[in-house]
Amino acid sequence: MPVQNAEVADTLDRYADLLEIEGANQFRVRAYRNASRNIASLPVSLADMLREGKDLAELPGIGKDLAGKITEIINRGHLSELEDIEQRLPAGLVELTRIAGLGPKRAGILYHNLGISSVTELEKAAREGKLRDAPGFAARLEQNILADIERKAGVKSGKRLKLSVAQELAQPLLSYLKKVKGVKQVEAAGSYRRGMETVGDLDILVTHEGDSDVMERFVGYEDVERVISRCPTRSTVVLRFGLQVDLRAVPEESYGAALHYFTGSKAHNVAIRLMGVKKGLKINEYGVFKEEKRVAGRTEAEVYEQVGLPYIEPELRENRGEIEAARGGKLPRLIELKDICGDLHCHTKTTDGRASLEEMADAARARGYEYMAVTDHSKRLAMTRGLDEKRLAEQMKEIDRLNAGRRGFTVLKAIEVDILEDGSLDLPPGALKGLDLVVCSVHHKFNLSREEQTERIVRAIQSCPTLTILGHPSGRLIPERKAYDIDMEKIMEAARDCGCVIELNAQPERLDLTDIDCKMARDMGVRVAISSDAHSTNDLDFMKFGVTQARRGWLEAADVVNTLGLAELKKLQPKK
Ligand code: DGT
Ligand code: CA
Ligand code: CA
Ligand code: ZN
Repeated sequence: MPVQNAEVADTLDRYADLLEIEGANQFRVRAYRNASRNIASLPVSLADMLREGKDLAELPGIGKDLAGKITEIINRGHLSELEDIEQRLPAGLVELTRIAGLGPKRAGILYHNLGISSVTELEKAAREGKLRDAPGFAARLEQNILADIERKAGVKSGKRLKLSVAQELAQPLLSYLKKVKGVKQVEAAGSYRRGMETVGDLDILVTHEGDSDVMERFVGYEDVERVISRCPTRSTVVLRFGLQVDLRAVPEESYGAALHYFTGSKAHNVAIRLMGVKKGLKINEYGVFKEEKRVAGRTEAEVYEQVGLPYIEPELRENRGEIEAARGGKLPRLIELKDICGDLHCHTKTTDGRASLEEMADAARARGYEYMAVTDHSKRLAMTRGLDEKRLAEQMKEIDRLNAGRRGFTVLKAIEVDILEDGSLDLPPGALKGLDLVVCSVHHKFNLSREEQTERIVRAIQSCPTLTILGHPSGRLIPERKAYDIDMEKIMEAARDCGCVIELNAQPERLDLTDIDCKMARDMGVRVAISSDAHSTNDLDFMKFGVTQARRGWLEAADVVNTLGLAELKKLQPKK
């Protein structure tokens, strides 16, 4: 099925929108938008014209540049420059342009002036009355924006939320509940507690003393949009973004059993319950029972003890071997945030980051780190003003100057170099050789065949002349973009053989590696780097999402290179 004119028009229109958000030249934006409009009303099929060998540049309003872009869209089904720009901008930003009253220009203003890059942030700013101060905004517009967000949140219910968004909503609610008079324990169980990358609904448990009004306070919480049901021991509400929350009040002697039950996963629970049955025990959310007598239930550890197991961390409870490991005394000692000694993927203002080298270094140091690698983009990502050899060399000098004035913290010299279509790197080996490490990443040509894409990545990591980290290895974005098609096992084999490290990118919409891939890396003996891919100082805090994902993937501190101190890290060498 040939690409229709309408698809070409849509692609160009979207490209124009994103260019406008980025603050590109107005003439350029208008040129693409006009072209889109012309193409949509064109009486002939562009795909047919190409097939017949006609020159698209002869159409009115279409120059050589546009003709090239249209040809790419028709021949390849996508526009690589559009993909690049989608990569560069925070994913949430595109969603902003779909809010009534915003559009790309205003979304760009909010992004550049107020740092708003997601609907969550937009909603918060609107509620706090901050939008009206931005250029071209008014109180009226602020109200309209809020109304549209709320309308869309309703439509969205039923979808899973990213863990980061669920945390933003859940954490204030949990602290609010903790402060209610009489409340003793409060915990969010379910997929949230297991640290899954997305969350369907929240399952909160509380214990309280006799006369607490926790249920009334729960349904009266300021973020509640709708109360679905309420009764003395269980209520259900819907918060912003359609997040459904169940609150259950349980007796203290059942708390551990309930926490275990509602943390799940279901598959884990079923396996544990079956172990109980074999020992003549009945296990449910009220406790562990022998005949009719309660023998355990106050804590989770008690529940595990009854079936002869040590405590199993929530992130492992997927029935993916954790029960066998627990039985054999082989549970991993999961990595923790405090094990992390530095960040190996960070951007600065020199390309598409928002903070200076010095600000990033200070922020990394403030997080207790010993080092941070600066990994700005390479020249192929021209819209980020990616580095060529000369500018890379200048940045290295700047790093030398910065390091000279500081003790106890080191900025490592690095770059995030693009993997080109043929698997070669965007800068010559000579330019990379003197660096401490190189993150190499795919940022375009996501549609290659499985063989080609795998081969491309393997070639890149084998040829890189210094310690190499494969950046965001699958390219996925939650929820909008699937991983590109690759043979991950083959890539990990190559990584192991050449001493390449695989990144677990901690951006909440990437979390790239998946939990399953983390476990594969560990089982294959491939080392992992957990990296924030920070584009601002605050983004350094993404690290915690990466650590949670790593825990779901069974990783221990020893599996992760950025738990090493600087001296040990520097000893890592490629095997080539
Ligand atoms: P979600 O909300 O889709 O992200 O995933 P979960 O794991 O939070 O699932 P949810 O909210 O349906 O239920 C919470 C936990 O309750 C689940 O992880 C295990 C437990 N659970 C729910 N239904 C059953 C069941 O039929 N049998 C058993 N054994 N446990 C269940
Ligand atoms: Ca749930
Ligand atoms: Ca639930
Ligand atoms: Zn990247």
